[in-house]
Amino acid sequence: MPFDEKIDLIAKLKSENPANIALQCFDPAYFQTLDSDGQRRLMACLNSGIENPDSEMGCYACQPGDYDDFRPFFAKALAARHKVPKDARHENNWSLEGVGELPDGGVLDFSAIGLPALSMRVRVGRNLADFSLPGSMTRDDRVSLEARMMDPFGKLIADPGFGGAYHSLTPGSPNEIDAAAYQKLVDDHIMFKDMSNDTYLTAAGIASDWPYGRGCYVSADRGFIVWVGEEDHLRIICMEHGTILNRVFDRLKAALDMVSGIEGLEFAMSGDYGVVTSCPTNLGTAMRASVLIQLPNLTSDGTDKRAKQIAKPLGLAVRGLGGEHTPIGADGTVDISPSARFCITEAEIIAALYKGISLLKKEEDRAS
Ligand code: DAR
Repeated sequence: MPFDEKIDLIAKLKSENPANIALQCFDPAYFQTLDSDGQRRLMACLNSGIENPDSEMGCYACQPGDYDDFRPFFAKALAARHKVPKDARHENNWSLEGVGELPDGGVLDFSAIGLPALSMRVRVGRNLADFSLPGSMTRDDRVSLEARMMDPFGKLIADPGFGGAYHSLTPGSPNEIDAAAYQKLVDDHIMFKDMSNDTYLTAAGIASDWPYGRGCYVSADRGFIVWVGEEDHLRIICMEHGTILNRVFDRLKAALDMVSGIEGLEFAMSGDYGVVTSCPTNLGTAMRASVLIQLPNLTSDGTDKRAKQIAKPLGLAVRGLGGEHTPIGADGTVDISPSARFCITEAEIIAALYKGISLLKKEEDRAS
């Protein structure tokens, strides 16, 4: 479709879909100031939101430099999504030093607020600086990126603190697993689902060439996982069933430092926007910290409606057991995580999760 027709289509969809941030922030006058390559790149970022007008964000970056190169558009979109000023700058910080209202010693212990052991999970997204982002990768790019990760994974496998193995979906890969083994990893919440069923990721180009260049590293204790080729080049995940939230946070940071220190592995970063991610909703920290918690009283009607009403003012998102757009547990178990990713530090996110769960538990107890 020629760009002038796309611009007309965006105008039409904009009037019909006020919640689609990308459509609302697109400015034809700015678009016309771009050269042909710039117009092609920026329109590629909006493709998902045009093909899926019901999108909330409605765009994905396709090149590491997109946020900086198309600042007039992305600054508006980021401000709308993250409720920050258009000139907001992000700072990354994993230190709990100086984070307010923490328990003594900064130990985020759920048992201290009357909770049992919970499934705790912290993940960050990372993209390698010398590749296009997933929305614009070729099949060869995806296979090359996966190959680039074999050395870091080899170091993790050789490390007694990690061990484990890498499982590839790439046909012909020396680490290729069969469909049954893949499905078992998905059922165990270790590996990500087939992305080609996601209309948003498909329209964004992120799900292209499935399953080439996709796989996951899993540590021997299954508490440390690295997805390759999902929505970002890498999703680096720490999980543990326990009560001390610091443990998963600290293990993730230690592993990230180890991987970051590997020669030739540079992550895409922006001076103003922090960690560069495909989706603007993840920009900055690219961190989602979550726990699975039973809220039988707040979900007594079998839905997460009441839980979302309580959680949202607390800055918390409620998801189902399988993550975004999945059902809650039959026993009322839900996935709770702070909504903020951008213009908040990693330490503040983990503290917000602990404080948010504490407040949510009080509301659950009150609802009994
Ligand atoms: N459907 C997309 C999702 C945005 C946030 N979720 C991510 N990145 N997994 C939208 O624009 O609404």
